Amino acid sequence: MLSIDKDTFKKDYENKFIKLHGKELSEGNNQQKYEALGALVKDYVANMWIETNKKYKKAGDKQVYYFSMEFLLGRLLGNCLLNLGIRDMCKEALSEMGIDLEEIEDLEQDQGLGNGGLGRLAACFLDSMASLTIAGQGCGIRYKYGFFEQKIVDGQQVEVSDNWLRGGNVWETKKADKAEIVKFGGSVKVENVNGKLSFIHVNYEPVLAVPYDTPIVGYENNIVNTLRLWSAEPVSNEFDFSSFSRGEFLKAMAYKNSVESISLVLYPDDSFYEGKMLRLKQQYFFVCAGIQSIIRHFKRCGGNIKELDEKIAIHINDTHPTLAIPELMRILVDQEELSWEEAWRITQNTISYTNHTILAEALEKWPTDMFKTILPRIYMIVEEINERYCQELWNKYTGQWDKISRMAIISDGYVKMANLAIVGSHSVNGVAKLHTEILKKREMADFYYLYPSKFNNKTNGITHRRWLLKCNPELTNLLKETIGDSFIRHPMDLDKFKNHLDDVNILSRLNQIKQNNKVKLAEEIYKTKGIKVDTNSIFDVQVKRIHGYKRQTLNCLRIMDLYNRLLENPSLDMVPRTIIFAGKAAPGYYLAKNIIELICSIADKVNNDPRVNEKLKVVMMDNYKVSLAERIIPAADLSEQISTTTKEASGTSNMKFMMNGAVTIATLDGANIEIKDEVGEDNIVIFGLNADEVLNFHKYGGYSAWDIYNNNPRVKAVIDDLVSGRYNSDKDKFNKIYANLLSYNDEFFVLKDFDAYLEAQKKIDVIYRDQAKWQRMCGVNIAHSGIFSSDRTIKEYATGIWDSKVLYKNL
Ligand code: 26V
Repeated sequence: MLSIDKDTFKKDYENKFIKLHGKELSEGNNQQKYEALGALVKDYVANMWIETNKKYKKAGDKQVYYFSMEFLLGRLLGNCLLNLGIRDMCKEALSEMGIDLEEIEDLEQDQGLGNGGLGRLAACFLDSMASLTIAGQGCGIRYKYGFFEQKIVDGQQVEVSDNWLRGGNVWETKKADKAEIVKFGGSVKVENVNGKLSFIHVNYEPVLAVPYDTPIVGYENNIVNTLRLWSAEPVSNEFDFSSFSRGEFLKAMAYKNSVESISLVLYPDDSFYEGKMLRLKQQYFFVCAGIQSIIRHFKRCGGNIKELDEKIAIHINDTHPTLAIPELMRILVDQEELSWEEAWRITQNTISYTNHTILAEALEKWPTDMFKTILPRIYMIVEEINERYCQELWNKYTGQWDKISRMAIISDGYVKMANLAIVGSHSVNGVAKLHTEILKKREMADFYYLYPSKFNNKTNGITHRRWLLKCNPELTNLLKETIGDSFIRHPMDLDKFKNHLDDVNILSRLNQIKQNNKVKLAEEIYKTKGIKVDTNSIFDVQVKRIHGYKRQTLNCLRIMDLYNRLLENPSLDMVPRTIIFAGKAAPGYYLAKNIIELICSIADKVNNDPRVNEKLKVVMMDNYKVSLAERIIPAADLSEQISTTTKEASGTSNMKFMMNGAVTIATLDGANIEIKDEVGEDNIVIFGLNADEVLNFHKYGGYSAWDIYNNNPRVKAVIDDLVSGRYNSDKDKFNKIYANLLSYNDEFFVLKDFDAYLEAQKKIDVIYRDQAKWQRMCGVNIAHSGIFSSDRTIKEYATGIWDSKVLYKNL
């Protein structure tokens, strides 16, 4: 914890402002005030950062490196202040200086270097590792442009580039002296030197990988870990300036552009793989730079390369960084001159892998020709790994060609990254119990049979510091008053709140806090969308990436049905609802874009129909991102977690909502199951197909969307409305959704679950009317959310996978 008093802080801040902007604080605008505060906080952190690194060096304990293509940090200032333990003091000091801290915090650009759940999980893990004093660093790419900004224009998504570095980034430090070279293309010369083969990479295109470090501050423990993001630059001395005079300007520029394109932009797809060359380059780029710098640091600290696996753990977040396996082999074999067998043992022991999806369309596989051309030496190594491994398979499964080709790393002209990740690592984990079971029993059954001990589950978590303390200060204060503050360090202590759930005073305060948060969100909705919402209605929220399997469509169809029923019967007995959506569609995912159009059209229709709009409002908020989630989630009454069972590996917003006292309506998918197990059936509303039913439909068929359409008049009515022109003058507008539901036989079982979903929504109304019961349910959800803190998850990774210790127990 940083010990600094208010007066010193005030002086430091004024000085910092003057130094940074060359004028007095009173002359500055809010943006400048933000920049000065960020820079001051970074100064405060600097010494702790240095001391942390010294401690890690001295202790010689295992270092964990979390490799991820995505880190979705959001804003840093508020959480830095919180973790340093000085947020309240700063707020007071600034307020005495006439500055509103929250206004200043709002000016920070979100660091949006991720698509969704996978990237946000990486960010929560960094926070937990630092807070648990685990020596854990992040390694990724410093994209010049993050995840695109979404604007909703005329009911459609418009993508705007996210130039997040435009105004500078106070948090990062460029470490030019720690740059690494990454080599692409060219060819490999094999030479026999004294009876030993040596592999020389020639005619390659060199790229300079320059690291930018961001401090990751632990919660009141003086620990500052590092997130190292790599940026691609041309190698200056390879850049032949005389080429300008020789008229080779274009060639020089082509090189510069080709290099800079590598870290230019984050791919905005999730769960849909396309074999894009640039993405393969991105993957190798950060993995190669990251591993070289780890080995360099390890050796500088006197490490013995043969003990690398005892001192270093490298975790790969999905298959995106799988090239860490052949890259580590390359360094150990080609540079450190270890035997293949020894290098392989070290590599397997060092690397561990998390799978985040079972969607077949997200599985990465690279065409061998592309792979070979871009990474000739790495390809040779993958071939060697594959040959040795297939030999093993052959010995075990002689003659079973189908099985061997299914399990091979290279087959049918592709390099299969999940297969490589499983074979080259010592641990493979899923992210929720059901997900891990599906991996073991179905998707990866062959591998589970071969390596049963590699497979394990690590149910996801969220950092309660951002998703409770920071985003919901009023609730945090209520909890502190009632159960003390031990839950901050030990989130499982949230369960003490159970003892207070019969206290009507506490419940009514809980309700008041929710109400306050709803009022704030309502103001924002009015300001940004011009829609007036009733804060006494149920705030019914579905915020996440827009995707077929997440079934925003199911939510839409029930709104369309509700609209029908309200028109039939204007005095329909229902609790008024404000149904809130937010989320981005991948730019090339036309079904998802069509879903956004449908949401917006429904909103337009319903919100402007005075016959219903007292009871029903629909809102699509623009540009869902971490900082917006921090405002929406504390204001939600109802959390919509309605994915097609088996498709959502875990989900993490489900955890954020429950921690903020929302009730969940859910299918038995991903971590929803574990949430149900924690809170009990009476404190969550479950509906829909179970996993076996879905898997059996997939396996044996027998599902007909047309049957449902023909036999269920309410389903028929809403489907017909999609193409009747009722919601949009263009009758063809929702053709994609219509086709998905009927022509393609409703691959996400929307129609199958329709009735059950309506029943479940009815149940929500009934419970909500019994306010005492509802409020108690909210309380139960909060009290049981501790297990979903990422501190629990990270402890499980540390002990179960990385064998790393919680270093300093000075907590
Ligand atoms: C896959 C791909 C495929 C190639 C194109 C780019 C790209 C980018 C990301 C991904 C990963 C998709 C997997 C993913 O995000 N899974 C989500 O992970 C969350 C954290 O474990 C989990 O809560 C969600 O259920 C799961 O969908």
